[in-house]
Amino acid sequence: MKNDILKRLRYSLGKDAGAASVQDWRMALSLVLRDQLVDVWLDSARRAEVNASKRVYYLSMEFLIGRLIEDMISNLGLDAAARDAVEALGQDYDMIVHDEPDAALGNGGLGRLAACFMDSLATLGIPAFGYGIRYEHGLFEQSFVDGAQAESPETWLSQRHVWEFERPEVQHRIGFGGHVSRDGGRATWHPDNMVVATGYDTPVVGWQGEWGNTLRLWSAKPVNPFDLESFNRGDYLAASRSEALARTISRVLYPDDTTENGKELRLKQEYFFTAASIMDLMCRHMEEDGDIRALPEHVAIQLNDTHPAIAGPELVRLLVDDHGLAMAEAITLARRCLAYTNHTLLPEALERWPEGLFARVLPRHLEIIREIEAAQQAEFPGSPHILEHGDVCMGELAFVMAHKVNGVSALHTDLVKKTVFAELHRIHPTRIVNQTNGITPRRWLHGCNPALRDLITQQLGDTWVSDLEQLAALKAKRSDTSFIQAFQQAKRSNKVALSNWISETCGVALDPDAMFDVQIKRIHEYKRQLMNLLETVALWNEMRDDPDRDWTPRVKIFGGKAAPGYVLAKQIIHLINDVARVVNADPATKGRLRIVFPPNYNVTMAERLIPAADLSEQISTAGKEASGTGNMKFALNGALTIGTLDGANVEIRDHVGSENFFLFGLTASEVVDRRHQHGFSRAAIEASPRLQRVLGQIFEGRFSPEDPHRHHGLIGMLYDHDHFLVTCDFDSYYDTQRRADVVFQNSRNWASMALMNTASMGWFSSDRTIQGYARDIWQADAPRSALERSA
Ligand code: Z2T
Repeated sequence: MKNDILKRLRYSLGKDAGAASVQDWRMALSLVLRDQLVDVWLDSARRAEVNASKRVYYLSMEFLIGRLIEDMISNLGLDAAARDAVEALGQDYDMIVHDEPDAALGNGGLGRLAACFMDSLATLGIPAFGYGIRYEHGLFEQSFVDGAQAESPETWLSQRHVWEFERPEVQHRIGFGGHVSRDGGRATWHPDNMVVATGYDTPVVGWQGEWGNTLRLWSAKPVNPFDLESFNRGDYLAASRSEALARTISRVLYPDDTTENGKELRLKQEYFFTAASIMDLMCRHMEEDGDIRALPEHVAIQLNDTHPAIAGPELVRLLVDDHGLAMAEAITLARRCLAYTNHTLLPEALERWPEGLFARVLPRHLEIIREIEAAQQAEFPGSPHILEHGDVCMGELAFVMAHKVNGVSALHTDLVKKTVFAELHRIHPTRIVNQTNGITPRRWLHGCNPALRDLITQQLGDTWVSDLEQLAALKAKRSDTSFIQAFQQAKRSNKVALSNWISETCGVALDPDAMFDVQIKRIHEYKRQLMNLLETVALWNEMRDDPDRDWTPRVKIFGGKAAPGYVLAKQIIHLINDVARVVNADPATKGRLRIVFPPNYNVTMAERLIPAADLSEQISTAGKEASGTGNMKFALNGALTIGTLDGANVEIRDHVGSENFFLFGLTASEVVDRRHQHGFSRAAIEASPRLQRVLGQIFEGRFSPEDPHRHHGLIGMLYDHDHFLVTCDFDSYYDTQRRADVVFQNSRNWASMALMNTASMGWFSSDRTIQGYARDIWQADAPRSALERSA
């Protein structure tokens, strides 16, 4: 391997060992690893083709994959070999591995789920493609300027993305705008604008390198590089206008998670990558099979939320306009290929496009949507409308064009049936199914937590990595003193490592024996980072009032980005930083309370924080968090959860046992009732002197003396339109936190509860989730049969 690295350095990167930088060494190592992936990857593709396997196509606007190098190394089983080779070359292995920038092509849970699914599909040997956009700039980078969030463009491609293969030969022309002509009933779309989608392939090889799938991301290029005529005339700007226009499409990821912004460019992005993906899979099918009517036997298309919902009309367009099928048959055929995952009930996230905009950008698709709507109404009179109030409703479109629709946790699926799609569910009672989210144990335990991983492997061997339910065997160790001590030791070493990193990056010293209480996720009102902060201030007050009490020392760790246009979320960030500054400078609570908010939370930071957490904050207003996946990562790594009965928390609690979970707060149905009570938030505030005091301090500028009015907006909101019931759940949350304090004092008992969490989380592997999709939705099997396995 050492020689391979030197060879790559010299002949692929053109560098001399003496002149090589960390980045050069990292790329040389990565290229060596990539070489080793290629055989299994190409072999998998060939086997899928020979067996005419059904392929899964996962269409997603976001793939939040993070760093790849450690995945590649450990999936190939080269951990020791890579380290030895790099060290023999006199280089610092950890520095090299940590040099890779995160591929941040996603906002949060939805994009990270897509990345976990790719890992599980490959590990299970299910032939699959992930299709998305190769954004030139991923999610913005966050910094704090005087406590306020500032954004700057992310530039992951400023260095070469070593894992990908550019496929200049994989090109599809994507049209926009124009008009539709008709010839004897046959329609033809004449777009007036064209861009080319070029594919870039990243191999995704599963655990132990037995199977490899492809993540194919599309980049937009101009049809003609530049206009020669304008150039010769000397009009250089006009000469490159079409290029600028095309490249804009794959330029940047929209930074909104659960809010839609309705921008024309976003619709173009959605159509761009969806159309390229559909054309791509259709070409593959026609080459391999040739019978268009056999498409559903070979193709399962999963729509990751409504962002690729235009896949329905696009597929119908190709079937009718290019292949000559009748409209009704085309709709049925398309539906048999398509399934849709819903990721949120928040009304502000539901995509709706003005018909006028649609007519301008996708005129033929609008006609087809009208036909889909007419067919639906003819078969089911009074069915909810796809076209409503002059908008195209993408949720209804996705539902009607899918043979299965799934929610992402049991509670969420139940609410999908009862709320957003109640009427459609009545009409199609077997269409909605549940597939509770999961996480890949390769990254979220084996990769990010070597201390715990080694302890588990010592105990169980290493087959748990692809069969996570084996962790249940650890339950027998819950009263085993020496094992519990080893478990505690693993956690403590992770806390020490995190403390060192925090002290370097934030300049705050932490006590590794304090309780590390972590809330990391996008900043959103419904996730209630504000309630966590109010509790922190209340705790600070109490510690100052009663300094002689035996307080459990706490470190409150926050991490997360706010959408740049989400004013209230940005105010919450500012308030957290303001409170942190005051509390961290207070000698009265020194060694007892610390608040840290490291900027630019991303996948790599999550991999640092999660293994070091004692307490996981999953405190959303019940009914609002569709599932959550961070909740699973923490519990798997031996943190206890303080949480509401929301999303997958419900199922996590069922698995780990209610005695190992800090539950508080209103239930989803109580939330709905409470909102109907007039003046509910003022009543809650009046009933809680503790909360009143905190709100008063913030209002008076205790934490922002230079600008005492800074947080008036937030406080006013809590009094008058506390939509997410921060005030109503505050007391219950505060009391539960104090209960956690007491439990934490008995560290052995805490560790035993934490162990029960790790041992009970096997079911939350994304391998289980993907097997559920394969069985209930895709009817797709792994070709890696029992036969091959035993051979
Ligand atoms: C997102 O991350 C989620 C939902 C969205 O709705 C959009 C984005 Cl970018 C359109 C999250 C949910 O909030 C979270 O509860 C869930 O666990 C995750 O998707 C994956 O399903």
